[in-house]
Amino acid sequence: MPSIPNLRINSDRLWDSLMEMAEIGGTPAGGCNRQALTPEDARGRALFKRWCEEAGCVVSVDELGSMFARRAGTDEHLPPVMIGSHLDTQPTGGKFDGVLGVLAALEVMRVLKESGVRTRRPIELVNWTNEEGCRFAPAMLASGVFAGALTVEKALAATDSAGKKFGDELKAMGLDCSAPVGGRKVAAFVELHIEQGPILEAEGFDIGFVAVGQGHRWYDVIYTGFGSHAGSTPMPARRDAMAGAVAMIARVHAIGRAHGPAGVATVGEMQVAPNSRNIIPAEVRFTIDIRHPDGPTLDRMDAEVRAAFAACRDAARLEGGLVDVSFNPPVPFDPGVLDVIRAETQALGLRGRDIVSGAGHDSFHMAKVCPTAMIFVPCKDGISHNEAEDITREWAQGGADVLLQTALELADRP
Ligand code: HGY
Ligand code: MN
Ligand code: MN
Repeated sequence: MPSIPNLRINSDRLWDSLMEMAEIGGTPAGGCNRQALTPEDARGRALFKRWCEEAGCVVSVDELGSMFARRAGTDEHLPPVMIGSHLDTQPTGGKFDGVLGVLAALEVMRVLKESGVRTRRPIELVNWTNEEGCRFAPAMLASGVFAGALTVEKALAATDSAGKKFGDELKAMGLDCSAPVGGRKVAAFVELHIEQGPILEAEGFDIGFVAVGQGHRWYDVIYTGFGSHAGSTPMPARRDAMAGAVAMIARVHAIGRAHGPAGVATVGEMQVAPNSRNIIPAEVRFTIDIRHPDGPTLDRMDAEVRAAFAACRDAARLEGGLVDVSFNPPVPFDPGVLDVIRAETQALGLRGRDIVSGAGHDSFHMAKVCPTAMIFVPCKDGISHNEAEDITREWAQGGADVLLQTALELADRP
């Protein structure tokens, strides 16, 4: 069936679904805390499943809990076009990171059902498990296994800060995780997402054509010293794990600044043991997140992190380790899919520009297995991973209409 240029999403219904989903794990400050495999995630999934079935989709769940809502095509033998994102959030996340991409894709399914449109290819709407990586590292875990970048075993063995295992938490949700993870052909993957940066809003654009996803590396640092009395231990005699940590954290920030403006470096999590104000810290653990859109530059940043880790450890006379948690090289997205997104944006009378994604997304893995690209919409003041994250109805509508038309075009290709 030819693409239907006048078909549009129902903006009010999309917004109402976004607000209803935001109630689940909603925080007093107006954000969302719906972390992967928590009771809140389970409630969000149940609501999402009901909505998908009401939209005429058949829902399956794979071994890692990723949910696939399928709308049959006229030729069921063809690999599906996949659209979607993630419903899990950061602990102080917003209402739209990931969620907009999932619920806009749901809106696509609703419109196709209402209009009776049958595409040649099946269309599958996906909710990827554990995109954020805040509870279970690494991020983009389930899409990474789907794309063959990680094993199911490694994913199931991931533990959170309380030592709870991914596999156990998933089992406790009582989902029918019977579908295998990946191992099947996908015609294309398109993900709608908020920009999580200030450019589109500042420059007055409605849509971002995400041509590149920047690379990133995650590490865990463990520095081990010797706990002793804060009052009676002379400074020269100390093996203070915090002394090494603060020196290393300063070096991490310096590395980010030195490779700016594109380069970034963050220490977001830290644990101190025994964490008593009058005991010299015996052990300090913290995370490092470095990113850059250029592969060789990211490699240089990596080498600088490793050198700094050893120098700060030795200067404070510590033991310890730098553990590699994940590495995602920069991702060039598919020019053909990007061209469809650009054409549909123009046909809708919307303003778009090419843009680099600073944040990581499930699309980064899907690009390994099928033609993949992303559609960005602005978010207010570029704020994200913060409860103040916000967008306008118009931005949501524009992104969802581009997603609808792009999915129609791709799903009608032989
Ligand atoms: O870390 C990221 O960029 C994503 O939010 N998981
Ligand atoms: Mn996201
Ligand atoms: Mn995020």
